[in-house]
Amino acid sequence: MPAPSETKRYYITSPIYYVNDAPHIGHAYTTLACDVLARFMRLDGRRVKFLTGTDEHGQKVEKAAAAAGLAPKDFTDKVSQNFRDLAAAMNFSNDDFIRTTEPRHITASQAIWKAIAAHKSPKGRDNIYLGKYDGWYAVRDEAFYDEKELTTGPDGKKRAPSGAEVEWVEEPSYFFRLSDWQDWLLDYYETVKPDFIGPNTRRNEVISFVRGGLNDLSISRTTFKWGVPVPDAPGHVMYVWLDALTNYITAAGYPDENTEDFKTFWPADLHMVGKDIVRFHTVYWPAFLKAAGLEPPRRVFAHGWWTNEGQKISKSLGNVIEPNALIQKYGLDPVRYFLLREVPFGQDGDFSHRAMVGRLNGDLANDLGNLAQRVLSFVHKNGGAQVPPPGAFDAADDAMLAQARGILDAVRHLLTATSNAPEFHRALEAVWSVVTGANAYVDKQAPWTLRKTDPARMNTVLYTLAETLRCVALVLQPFMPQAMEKLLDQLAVPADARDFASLDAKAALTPGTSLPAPQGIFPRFVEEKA
Ligand code: ME8
Repeated sequence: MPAPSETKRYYITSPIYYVNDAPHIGHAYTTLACDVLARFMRLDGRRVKFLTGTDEHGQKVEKAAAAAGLAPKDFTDKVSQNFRDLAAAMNFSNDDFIRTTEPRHITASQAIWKAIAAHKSPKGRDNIYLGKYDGWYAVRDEAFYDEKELTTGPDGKKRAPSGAEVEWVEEPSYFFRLSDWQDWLLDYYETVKPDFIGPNTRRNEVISFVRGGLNDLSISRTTFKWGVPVPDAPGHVMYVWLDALTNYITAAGYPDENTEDFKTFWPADLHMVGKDIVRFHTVYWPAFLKAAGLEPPRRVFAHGWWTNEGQKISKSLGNVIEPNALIQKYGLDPVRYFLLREVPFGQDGDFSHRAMVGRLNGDLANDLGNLAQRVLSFVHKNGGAQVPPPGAFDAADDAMLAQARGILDAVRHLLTATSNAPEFHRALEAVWSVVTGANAYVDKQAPWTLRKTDPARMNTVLYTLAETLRCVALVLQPFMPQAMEKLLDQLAVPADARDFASLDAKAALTPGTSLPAPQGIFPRFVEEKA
């Protein structure tokens, strides 16, 4: 059993985004996944820290600033704000928003550098040494590549596996002795922390990459200036990924390891990332941390990528999906629901208008929205606008209530305890099995017929349905906070009875409580006529 203090905290991070580009659906997706977990854990009684932010250094950002005709600092101030606006538009509940240009982060980055330099590698050698980098670099990925990883396109240009163009770089550079960390890393993945990397497919890829051997990693650059200065090494700025990864500990108070925040929240419970940045998070980052005498995070989960109507999303194709446009068109909570329901989390997925409308009109408007509207309107008209007084529950009622009250355990398990967790799509499927059960129950019990034949029984059925809706709404809050707030308001659930402890039968709806007039929560999407 973990100690109580262990189970009561949860530190989740999203990647910090490069400010060379405007926010798009991919950025919204990763942070949404974090937001749902953060909200879930808060409702589940944990103390949560949820971090997102912007990654503002490096050659890519320096070039984007130059292209915009702005000094890097002015450029990053401007573009970083777009990511804060995205967080507000998506209703993200992040506790902190870090910018890597902040003084707290410069301090932390220089401190981790010094800590890495002060410790020896597992083979007893200096972790950092001065050398010269001769090799390939992709500015778009801010990554170094081996010749053997590259392909040559029909245009004769060499490209990284990501498709990014590479350039030949020769410059003096400090190196991190990553090659000495291979055995330690393999032992960490295989024995010490078998659930460090999810999903399993990514775990296997990382293990086979590390088994293939690791080269030392260039961790400073000398051919441009936009970065964190390397301590005591004029002309060197830190490799942007060493600086960027450090954001996760900056926000917990590093280099002061004695703060309440650091002691409570580090190591992080989960770094959520896209599949493109797995290597940085699962190979470099645990090695940097261990080399600095710090604990690695507990888990890194890599989700898949979205395409748009079957096509890769890219600026040059002009098919970038802007979160604000989606929110305006379909509504925020339907978009949040769709992104996590449509695609098995961890796999690639395709955004299409047809699929979005299918989920909105099917799962949301029909299955859940219509159920709530039918039950609440009926109670309003025929039950005196009050929570109906139930009589004795029969086996069907008991089964319905047991199913509703049991969803939390199923959802918690799928979000935290399976080897491919978090499995948002399966968690939502589990909630929808209750919604489907409630729709079958209402059809079978037919309260509209009971109104004439057996009003007392009608009240029991309506109570069972209202209580089922309460449980469903409580559990769905992390996914669709605004819509579920509306539904809970319509059930007159007090604000202090909306955490997961309130799923208990002891917090069930009180008969006789007045209910406000019901309103639809998920308007159907109607296609505009051409
Ligand atoms: O990599 N589908 O930042 P970045 C799904 N600054 N997710 C997508 C996506 C798509 N089509 N496109 C992007 C960086 N993403 C670094 C991170 S962390 C210490 C530093 C998401 O702005 C996905 O999560 O390039 C990916 O990992 C992230 O955006 C990359 O964002």
